[in-house]
Amino acid sequence: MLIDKPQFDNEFLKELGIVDWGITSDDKPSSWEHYQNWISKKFSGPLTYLTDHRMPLRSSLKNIYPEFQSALVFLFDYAPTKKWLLEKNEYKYAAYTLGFEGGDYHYVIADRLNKIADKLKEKHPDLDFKIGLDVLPILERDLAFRAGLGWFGNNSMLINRKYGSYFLIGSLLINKKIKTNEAALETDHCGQCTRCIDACPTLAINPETRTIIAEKCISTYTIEIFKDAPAPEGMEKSRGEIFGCDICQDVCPWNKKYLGKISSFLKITETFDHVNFLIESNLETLFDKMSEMSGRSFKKWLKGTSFDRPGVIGWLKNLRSAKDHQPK
Ligand code: B12
Ligand code: SF4
Ligand code: SF4
Repeated sequence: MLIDKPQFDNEFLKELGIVDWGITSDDKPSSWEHYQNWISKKFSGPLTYLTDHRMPLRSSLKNIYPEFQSALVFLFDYAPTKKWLLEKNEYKYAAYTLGFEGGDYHYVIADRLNKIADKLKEKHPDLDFKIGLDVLPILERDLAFRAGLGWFGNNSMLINRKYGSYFLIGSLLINKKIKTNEAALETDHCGQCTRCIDACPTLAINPETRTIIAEKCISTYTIEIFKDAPAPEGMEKSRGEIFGCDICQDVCPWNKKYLGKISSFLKITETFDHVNFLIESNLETLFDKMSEMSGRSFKKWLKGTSFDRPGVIGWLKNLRSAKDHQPK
C-alpha cells in the first residue's frame, strides 16, 4: 500500500536531535562489492560479526525484514558535544559516547525512533516497522547514502555536505511504500583532500578502498577488544584516546565547517552522573578505581552508558596502553 510522504515539523525533529533525514525504497546496498572486497582482504580483522553467518544477510533489507517496502533514515547529531570536547582539548573519549546525554545511544536513539514510529502510526495504524540501529546486519552508511544523505568519505564515514559526519544513523524499516521519488544520490566531495588518511596515527585507512583496516584502528582496539592485547603500531602518535577515536573526523574540513556554525553543548543526565567521574578523572584515578572492580560490579557501574562494552579487562587494557603510549 502506498502512503503519503510523512511530514515532520522542525521542532519535533530538533527535539529528537535529528539534523537531516531521507527515504529510500531500495533494499539492496549499492556498495555490496566494497563490503565483499573488504572481507576478502581480511580488513575486518577481529570483527567476526561482520564475516560470520550474518554476512550474506546484508545483501538485502528483505533478508532481515521480508515486509520491507521503505526505509526512513535519520541523522542523529552529536556535533555540539564534539565542539565542547574540542574546546577543552579533551580527546579521551569519542564524542558519540557523551553525545546522547551520557547514555548508550542504542537505547536513547531507539526511544527516539519509537517516538517517530508512534507518530506515523497515528495516521497509519497498520504500519509495521523494524528499527535499524547498529545491531541488525545492515550496511547503515550505505542505507543513508541511498536515502541521499551523504557520500562515503576517504575515512569511510558517511559525510553530509551541511552537517559533516558527527552523527549516528538510525532508521525505520517499514512495510509501506512511500509516494515519493527516489532520493538523488550525493556525489563525492572529498576531492583531492587526504587529511584523514595523513592524520590517522596507526595508518588504519586504506586509501584505495576508502575503508578501514579494522585491526589497526584505535576505535577497534579501545571498544571492540575485550581482553589484554598490544596496541596497534603508531598508538604513541595518538592524542591520548582511551575509548573510541575521532581523529579522522576531527581533521575533516566538512566537520570543521559545521562546527564553526554551532554552539558547544554537553548534557549528562542525573541517571548517568557517574559519567562525569570518567570525564574528570585522570589516567591514574581511573586505573586505581577500575583495577579494584570485579567484572560484575564494573558492568553494573557503567550500565546504560556506551562505556561498559569492553568490560573491565578491556578498559584496563586501554588504560595501560594510554599510560605506555603517552601522546608525543
Ligand atoms: C563494524 C563497525 C565499526 C568498526 C569498523 C568500521 C569500518 N569502517 O568498517 C570500528 C570498530 C572500527 C568502527 C569505528 C567507528 N565507528 Co562504527 N560501525 C560499525 C558497524 C557496526 C558496521 C560497519 C561495517 O559494516 N563495516 C564494513 C565496511 C566495509 O562497511 P562501511 O564501514 O559501512 O563502509 C561502506 C562504505 O565505506 C562503502 N564504500 C567504501 N568505499 C567506497 C567507494 C565507493 C565508490 C562507494 C560507492 C562505496 C564505498 O562501502 C562500505 C560497505 O557498504 C556500523 C553500523 C552498521 N550496522 O552499519 C557502525 C558505524 C559505521 N560506526 C559509526 C561510528 C560513529 C564509528 C566511529 C566514529 C566511532 C568512534 N568515534 O570511535 C568510528 C569511525 C571509524 C571509521 N573511520 O570508520 C557510525 C558511522 C556514522 C557515519 N557518519 O558514518 C555507524 C554507521 C553506526 C551508526 N549506527 O551510526 N565501527
Ligand atoms: S578512527 Fe582513529 S585509528 Fe581509526 S581510522 Fe580513524 S583516525 Fe585512524
Ligand atoms: S578529511 Fe578530506 S579526504 Fe578525509 S573524509 Fe574529510 S574531506 Fe574526505
